[in-house]
Amino acid sequence: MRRRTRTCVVLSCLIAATVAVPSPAFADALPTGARSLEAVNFPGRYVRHQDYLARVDPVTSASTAQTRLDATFTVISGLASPSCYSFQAKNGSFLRHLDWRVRLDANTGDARFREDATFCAVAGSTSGSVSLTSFSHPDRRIRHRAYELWLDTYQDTAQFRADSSFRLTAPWSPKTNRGPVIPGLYADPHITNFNGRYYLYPTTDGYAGWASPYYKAFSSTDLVNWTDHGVILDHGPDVSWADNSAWAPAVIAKNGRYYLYFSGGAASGDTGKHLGVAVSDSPTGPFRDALGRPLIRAGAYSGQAIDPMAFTDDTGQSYLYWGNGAAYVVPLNADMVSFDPAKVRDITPSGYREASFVFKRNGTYYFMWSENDTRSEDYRVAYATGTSPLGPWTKRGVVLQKRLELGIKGPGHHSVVKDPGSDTWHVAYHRFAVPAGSGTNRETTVDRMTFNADGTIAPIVPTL
Ligand code: FUB
Repeated sequence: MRRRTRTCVVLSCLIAATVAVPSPAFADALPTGARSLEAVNFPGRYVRHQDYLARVDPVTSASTAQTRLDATFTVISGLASPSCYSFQAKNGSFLRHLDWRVRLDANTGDARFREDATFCAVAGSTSGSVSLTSFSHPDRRIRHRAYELWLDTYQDTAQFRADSSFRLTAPWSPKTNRGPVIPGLYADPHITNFNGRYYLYPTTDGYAGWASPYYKAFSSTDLVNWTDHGVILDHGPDVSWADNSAWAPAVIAKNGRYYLYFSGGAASGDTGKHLGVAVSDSPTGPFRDALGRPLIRAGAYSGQAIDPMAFTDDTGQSYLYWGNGAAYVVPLNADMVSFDPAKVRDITPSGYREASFVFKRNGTYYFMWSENDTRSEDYRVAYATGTSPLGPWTKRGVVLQKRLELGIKGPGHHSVVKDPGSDTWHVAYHRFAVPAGSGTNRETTVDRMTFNADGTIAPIVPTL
């Protein structure tokens, strides 16, 4: 059955201070990023994990580094719903309930885990505090009993309300890394700049089989502090021909509008991925399916119809690139939602897997792509240069790859942006989440990209 619910936008979901047994539809908004959670009725005791079990224990500045780490969580968009939240420990695992005990486990990506690791925020017992209801069991909340955390059925008593209320405080173990630039699991980031503001459009990750159904948009003026604009396209309600596999969006501005190219699969029957295009008057959506059908159907060309990217040359002509296993390019018609199939060109370079990205610098066209499998730590980025958006291309080699001494694995599916008015370039890419990530638990980060005097790209140094 197709989902018809529209996810709630941050701050539009604020609720009144008193709530009996709330449902996720009335979720409160929380700040994302690193936080600690203090019990309101035991000041000085914080949610922490010990031997995979969650408790509230005393934490002070004199506590060991490990205790402070164990009492620090990154609040992220909910693994099962962007209207709610998940809490990721510094070791990469998530708070979840199992047999009503709250504990810590690695994300398997299946629906059961994601639901059990998703909590919706409602007002707590004291001003500014929060209570966390279970996404999968909305009548139950996280509460402490004898300092252990349990998922208990809500009771309308002062004791229960206090035992299930927490204050989000500054993290006991502050973030020291530059990345990930957006908290949570996001992959295939498409970075761009519209009117002096940077935008990131990633795949939502953390789903087994990369099954996520929706896309979010983020924006920033400094590439460090990012605003979450919420869901901009959700296959369930918004795309009649796709339910899942919301992969690798790419957004381009043209004709005063914004075009989002994306891929998706249907829940039943047809297992291939189609490539579609959606349009909006705003870079942060909402986007609507422009055609009501795929722009490129699964099987129309060899390889999967995924990983689209659009590039507009100085002539004003736009081109669509896509591919997995084989790379294609075609000039787009002026409407940006159609092309002449007779003009499709296969431009597959050696080593090509997916994630084409094209840009131009000083008259040279750069065609970049990812090699190997996104589930491999050897996933990496290579590139070629050419004299036109269609090639011919000369392969120049690998420019971004793993850096195991820092625990950086599988860096790839990147995109590139230039600071307006300068020759400063940045590359956004995903890697296995650090630590304990995988090919379906990936995170998005940004590093510098520089050029040698001869125009070749210097090896990109991935940083934490
Ligand atoms: O995120 C889903 C898929 O994984 C993308 O389409 C590929 O590029 C790979 O990153």
